[in-house]
Amino acid sequence: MLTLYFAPGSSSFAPHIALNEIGVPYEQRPLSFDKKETRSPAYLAINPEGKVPTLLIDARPLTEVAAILFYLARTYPAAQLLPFSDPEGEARAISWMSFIASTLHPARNKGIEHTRNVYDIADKRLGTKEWVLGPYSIVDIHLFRLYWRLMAALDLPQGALPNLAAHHARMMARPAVQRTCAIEKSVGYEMPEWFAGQGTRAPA
Ligand SMILES: N[C@@H](CCC(=O)N[C@@H](CS)C(=O)NCC(=O)O)C(=O)O
Repeated sequence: MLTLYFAPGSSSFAPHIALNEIGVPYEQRPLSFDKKETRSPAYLAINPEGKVPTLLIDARPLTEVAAILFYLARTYPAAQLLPFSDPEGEARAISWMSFIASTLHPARNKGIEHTRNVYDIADKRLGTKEWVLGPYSIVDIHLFRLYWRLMAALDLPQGALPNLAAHHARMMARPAVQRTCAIEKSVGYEMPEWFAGQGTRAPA
């Protein structure tokens, strides 16, 4: 049995999308940052960092977005969320997800200029490709979730990061992404007005 601990619009949005792409049954455990539910003794016993996401796999906690995405892609190969038969493709997935987790995710702590620089690198690295690795993969999900958050945080000028913007539009057209937005909106609390209305941007 899979159980996802998530806070609407946060890092957990990525594994939540992957679960809906795969279509596997899972239990939802929404948590509230405002109510400090990620800091409760019960949750800290599951994830001592007090962060989301956590995926319980038959009661065994798995943390970190990249690891959860990798686990889901590997466990449900029919969904074709990783290029398994291609070692170079799989290594490129790890390369991208390491870059996303270690460089894009914490970028805003280092200021606007640094943030623009590293997202510019991501935009150029993506280029005009439809999907990051060629076929759609967990890398697209991970990248989308970070750009989605960035849109909420920065007032990006028109035409900035054009490849990421086009990728974002393709992601928003996917039924699994729309379904995940609807589920996270239905949780209700702590979602910013613009998210509740549009479902296209993430909280900072
Ligand atoms: N490296 C972790 C980062 C997870 C993370 O930063 N989660 C944030 C939400 S976006 C969180 O739970 N923050 C709550 C806190 O730090 O108290 C991952 O990739 O899963």
